[in-house]
Amino acid sequence: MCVTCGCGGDNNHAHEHSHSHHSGDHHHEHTHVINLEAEILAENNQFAAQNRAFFKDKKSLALNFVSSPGSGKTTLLEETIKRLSGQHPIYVVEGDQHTELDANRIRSAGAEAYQIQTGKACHLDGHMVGHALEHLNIVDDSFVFIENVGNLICPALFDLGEQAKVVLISITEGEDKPLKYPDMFFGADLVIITKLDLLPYLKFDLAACEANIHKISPRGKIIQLSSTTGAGFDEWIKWLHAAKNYLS
Ligand SMILES: Nc1nc2c(ncn2[C@@H]2O[C@H](COP(=O)(O)OP(=O)(O)OP(=O)(O)O)[C@@H](O)[C@H]2O)c(=O)[nH]1
Ligand SMILES: [Mg+2]
Repeated sequence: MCVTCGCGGDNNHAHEHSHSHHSGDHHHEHTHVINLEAEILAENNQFAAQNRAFFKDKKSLALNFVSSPGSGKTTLLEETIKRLSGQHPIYVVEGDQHTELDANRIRSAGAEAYQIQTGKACHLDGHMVGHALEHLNIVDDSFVFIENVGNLICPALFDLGEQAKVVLISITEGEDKPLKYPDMFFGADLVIITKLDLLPYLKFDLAACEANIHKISPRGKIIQLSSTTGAGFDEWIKWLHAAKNYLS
């Protein structure tokens, strides 16, 4: 888990605490770390609840996009912004360890974006997203897309206050990923299988991938698409409008 591996910026004290207090007593160290982990997640849930109340107040739909690095999150958002422009305002919160690259891509595609640089942390949390929202002048009836740090493990733990979680898996990653990273796929409201245009070049078993997703997430809906060809986008845009109607 993220907190115990010590990769979370502010959360690094989890390790220091556990070692300084009870050095030599492994059981105590363990208990201490687990307590800290629970505290950190409880604190996160409070920030997430504030964000959720903010989205509700703004009658807006917030989605948390998660995947491995490079599965096509930013490309999907660029193509989505082009298709939704003129309908609802769109705001994007970008999360990466370093750089403003993805926020700049979003701005070029035509939406307002705020980039969070997480530094040593490998996920967004509710507190970071709350601050990002202060920098965006979000009006009523908007879409708020939050692109998480590319990582299939740690972001699964942190509620950001979104109404739905969208997990991307590109077909170059292999059909076994839902089984290997079940926490992420278990929490998915929608799984998007991306880069479908590459299917002829790969030994990728689409049916097996869908079966693996359903094993972990029986209620999760699946959409297949390609941001390169535009295949599957009608279904995706339809899902977005339905989610906006039901969830915001
Ligand atoms: N062939 C093909 N390539 C794609 C598609 N979508 C994205 N790509 C390519 O995949 C690479 C990564 O895409 P990004 O959109 O940057 O991926 P990401 O998930 O935002 O990456 P991180 O933010 O770094 O985690 C880029 O070279 C894209 O052009 C697609 O549908 N088909
Ligand atoms: Mg990206």
